[in-house]
This record gives sequence, C-alpha cells and structure tokens, in this order.
Amino acid sequence: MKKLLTTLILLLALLTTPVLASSDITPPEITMLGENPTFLDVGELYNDPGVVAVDDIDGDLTGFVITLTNLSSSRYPGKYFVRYEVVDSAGNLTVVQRSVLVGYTRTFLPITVLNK
Ligand SMILES: [Ca+2]
Repeated sequence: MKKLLTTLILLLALLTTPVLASSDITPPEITMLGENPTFLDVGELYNDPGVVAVDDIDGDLTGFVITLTNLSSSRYPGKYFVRYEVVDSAGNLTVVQRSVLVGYTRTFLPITVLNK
C-alpha cells in the first residue's frame, strides 16, 4: 500500500510539473550594414561594416554575433566571404553571408551578340 501511494505521488508530481519547452520558434534577424557584395581593389584593406542583430524575444543581439571569414588578405584576386551567425536564447540560429570580391570590376558591361 505504501509503495502504491509513493507511485501515485510521483505520478501526480510528474503530471503537474510544468514543461520547460520554449515557445520561441522565431530566429533572430540580421541586417547587414554596408554593401553586399563588397568590392575591393587588390591590396585594398577590408573594413567590415558589420551587422545589426535583433530578436523578437531577446531584443538586441548585435553583441553576440559571431563573424567568420576566409579573407585573410586582399593581396590576391578572388571571391571571399564574411559570415555572420547569431543564436537566440531558445537556440534559433540565423546565418547571413557577405561576398567580398577582390579585383572584380564594379560594373557589368552589356554583352553584344554578333550574328555571323
Ligand atoms: Ca526568437
């Protein structure tokens, strides 16, 4: 009888314990400052204009943004990236990426097709 009573008390405790599941399913928003893509001349120093990150529940998360890049130097022409990642307190992840084009022209000329 005592064992049954203990089991019932434990079962009642489990049923009345609030579930700590988060209802926040909205990831933060990241707004890039500056241009995307960013064009650099070969050898020009890259100065990251940064981002602003805001979450519907946590508010301003700009200070928690992690920045990753494969651009170590602009000495060589190529396509590089700067990736920004931020997670809200519920674990929702947002990732945005900026392209950094070194040695590319900023304008695109129209292509003329010649008939033979
Ligand atoms: Ca959120």
